[in-house]
Amino acid sequence: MALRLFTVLCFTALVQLLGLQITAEQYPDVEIHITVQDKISNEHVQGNYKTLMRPGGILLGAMKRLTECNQDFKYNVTYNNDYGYYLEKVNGVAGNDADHTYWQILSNSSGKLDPTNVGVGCYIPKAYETIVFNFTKW
Ligand code: B12
Ligand SMILES: *[C@@H]1O[C@H](CO)[C@@H](O)[C@H](O)[C@H]1NC(C)=O
Ligand SMILES: *[C@@H]1O[C@H](CO)[C@@H](O)[C@H](O)[C@H]1NC(C)=O
Ligand SMILES: *[C@@H]1O[C@H](CO)[C@@H](O)[C@H](O)[C@H]1NC(C)=O
Repeated sequence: MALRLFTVLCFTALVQLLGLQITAEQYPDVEIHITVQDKISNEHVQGNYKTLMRPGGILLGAMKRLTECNQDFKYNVTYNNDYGYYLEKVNGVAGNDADHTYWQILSNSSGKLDPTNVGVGCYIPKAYETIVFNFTKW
């Protein structure tokens, strides 16, 4: 904690010493795409969205921002002590254990669509990446 504060103070001092100005333009928001795909519930909730996030930010942050400017996109997460946030519900459709359904999270960062190896609270998308929430069965 103290070390962290010290580091922050040193960084601030250095920035002032060099007369540097850190502006939002130097660290612009990053655009990503979110696609909602559902071929198995009776609701068939689909959607293609664009959203902005801070560089290096988490997917969940991009999702939160998306809800703030797009009323069509909705989601709910639950917190798991071991793995962070679990994506329970998207656009009104929830996964459930009885039907073995869940929202799979896929990304095209490798050039093809692959499931992410972490959840929405840990995953860090890159600029222009496409994230797919696909309602599916296990
Ligand atoms: C079975 C399983 C699932 C099943 C759970 C079915 C069920 N309800 O029983 C399903 C298929 C739903 C699943 C989904 C996902 N999973 Co999974 N899953 C597992 C697995 C193989 C075993 C979990 C288990 O049953 N343990 C036994 C019980 C007794 O322990 P438990 O801790 O209570 O188990 C619960 C949690 O693990 C939870 N869970 C399962 N996966 C995930 C993922 C996240 C992000 C969260 C928050 C919770 C969670 O569901 C279990 C049952 O309630 C583990 C790997 C492992 N060897 O442990 C991966 C694992 C937990 N899953 C993982 C991931 C990444 C996912 C997905 C994000 C994959 C994706 N890209 O879509 C999704 C979740 C998407 C979402 N909607 O948020 C990672 C989590 C890593 C991390 N730090 O985030 C693990 C560790 C696998 C890995 N990559 O190494 N998963
Ligand atoms: C789902 O999230 C919304 C906000 O996005 C919240 O208003 C609602 O209460 C949540 N529902 C559940 C069941 O957690
Ligand atoms: C992912 O898809 C987007 C279009 O939505 C594309 O611009 C981008 O290049 C793709 N990424 C990779 C690594 O293929
Ligand atoms: C999405 O889920 C559907 C239904 O389970 C499945 O047929 C399809 O292959 C999945 N798409 C991807 C990209 O995994």
